[in-house]
Amino acid sequence: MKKVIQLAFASMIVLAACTKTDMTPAPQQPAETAPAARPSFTAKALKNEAVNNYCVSKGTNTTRGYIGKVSMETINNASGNNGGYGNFTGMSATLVKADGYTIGLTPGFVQGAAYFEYWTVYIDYNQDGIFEPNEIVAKGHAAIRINKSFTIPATAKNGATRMRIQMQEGAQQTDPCAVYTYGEVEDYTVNIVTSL
Ligand SMILES: [Ca+2]
Ligand SMILES: [Ca+2]
Repeated sequence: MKKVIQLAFASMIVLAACTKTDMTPAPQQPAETAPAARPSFTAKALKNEAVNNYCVSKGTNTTRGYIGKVSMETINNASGNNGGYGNFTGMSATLVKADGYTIGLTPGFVQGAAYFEYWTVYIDYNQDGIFEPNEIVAKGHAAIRINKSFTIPATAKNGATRMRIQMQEGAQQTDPCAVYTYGEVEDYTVNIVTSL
């Protein structure tokens, strides 16, 4: 019995020694020899939308309303209060060129008080990373949900691109890169195709 205990104790020491050795940091590989990360061709194509470094736009105060819900095809997002900005680019809808779609825009309010909310919706159709005036797909204002219809231009570029939704209290926002006080911005992904 005593020998067994001694053996067990000896193994514990060996184990402890090994653990200690394992914990010493491995020597750093020189940066030159580290293999470069190579995204696969498919991954690169799918990430096309993410490559564009879109400007920041957000509200800084949601006490006069936030984007409560966005509905369009497979996007049906009761986002609630995101504090002025919600990044939902992980959500996407596939839209066919020359086809018509409707987007539902619902404001949310903090304490029951309703305000007039002005909406501006962009889709970066040419995928250049800039929201241009001719890429505004919906505009409108109300204190309740509005539904706006639009048609995807035949000239839109195929692939994943960004949809930006701005909601501002009291006035139409005309700068897609604006940081403003009352309201919220949400970004989504849309996938433009020639046909399904
Ligand atoms: Ca929201
Ligand atoms: Ca553009």
